[in-house]
Amino acid sequence: MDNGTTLTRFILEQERQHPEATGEFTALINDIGIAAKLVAREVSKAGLVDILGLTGRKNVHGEHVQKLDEFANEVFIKSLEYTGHLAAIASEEMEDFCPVPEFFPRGKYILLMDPLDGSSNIDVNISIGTIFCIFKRRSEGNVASLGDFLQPGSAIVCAGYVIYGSSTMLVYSTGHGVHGFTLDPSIGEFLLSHESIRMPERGKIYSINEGNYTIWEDWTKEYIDDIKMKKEKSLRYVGTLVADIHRTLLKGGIFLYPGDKKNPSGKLRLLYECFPMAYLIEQAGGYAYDGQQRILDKTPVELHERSPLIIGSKQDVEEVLKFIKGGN
Ligand code: AHM
Ligand code: MG
Repeated sequence: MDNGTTLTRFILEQERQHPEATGEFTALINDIGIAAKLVAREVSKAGLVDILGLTGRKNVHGEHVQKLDEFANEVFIKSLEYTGHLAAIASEEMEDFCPVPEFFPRGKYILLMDPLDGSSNIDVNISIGTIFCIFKRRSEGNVASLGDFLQPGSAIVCAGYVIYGSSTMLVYSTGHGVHGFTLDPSIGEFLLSHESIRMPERGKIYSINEGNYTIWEDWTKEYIDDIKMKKEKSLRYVGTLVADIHRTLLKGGIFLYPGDKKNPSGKLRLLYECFPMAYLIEQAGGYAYDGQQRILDKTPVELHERSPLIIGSKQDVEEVLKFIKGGN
C-alpha cells in the first residue's frame, strides 16, 4: 500500500477485500484510534505533573487532576460506548463489566481492555500501553451478561494494543494479519508503518522478570540457566507487557511470565493481557501457551482471572515446552 496510508483508509480497504465484513470494525478501530490519541497527549505530559498538578489535587488552573490509568479508562469508555457497536465493556481498572448506558444504542460486540498497561513505568518515562480485544456478544436480550465476557480465546474477533513509546503506535488484527500504524504528530493521524507483520521463527532475546528466580518452578530455572550457558540470547525486560510484546513481535524471541511457587497462575490477566497478545502473536506466526495448553484454547471462569504466559517465536516457545515436560 502507498506511503501515507491512514488507519481509516487501510481498514476500509481491508473491509472491501472481505465481503463478510459489516463495516462495524471500521468505526470501532477508528474510535479506538481517537481514544489512543487523547491518551497519548496526556501521557506526553506525564513528567509535568508537578507543574500541572498531582493526582487527587488541583493543578495551577484549579482543575482536578486524574490518575493517568483512571483517565485512560474513562477516555476509552467515553470514546466507544456511544458508537452503537458495543453492548458492554470490561476493564482491568473496574471490578465489574459495564453495560453500555441505555440512552445509547447497544450493539453486538463486547470490548475488554487494559487501558493503561505498565502503570508503574509512568513516573520514570518508560513506554506504557493500552491493550484490547473484542468478542461477539452471545446472550440475547437488552443487557449483556457475564457469559458474554467469559468466552474462549478462539472466539476473539479483533485484538490490538497501543504503545505510548518514543512514538505512539497502534497494532491490531481482525484475523487477517497484524498491522501496525505510527502516529504522525504533525498531522495527528495514524499512518501505516508495519503491514502484515510476520515474526521470526526464532529470536535472540529472552524476556522475564529474573527477580523472581528464587520462587520459580524448577523448569523455569533450568530453561533460563540453559539460555545463559548457551549464550545465544540477550535479556531485555521492560516490565510493560505492551513494550515487551511489541519488541517480541518485531524482533522475535521469547517472553515469559510463568506461574511460580507463590503465584501458580502468574501475574498477568487472561482476558485483558494474555488473550489479546496471544491472538496477535499467533496471527504473526508465533505461539502462546500457559505451559499446559494454548492460551487461545482457554475459557475464563472469571473476569479478572490470571494466567501464566509463555509467548513468542514458534521455535523458542517449543523449546520452553520441552523443559516443562522435562524432555529437554
Ligand atoms: P499493570 O497492568 O498493572 O501495569 O501490570 C501488568 C504489568 C505488565 O505490563 C508487565 O508485563 C508486568 O506487569 C510486569 O510485572 P513485574 O513487575 O512483576 O515484572
Ligand atoms: Mg497490564
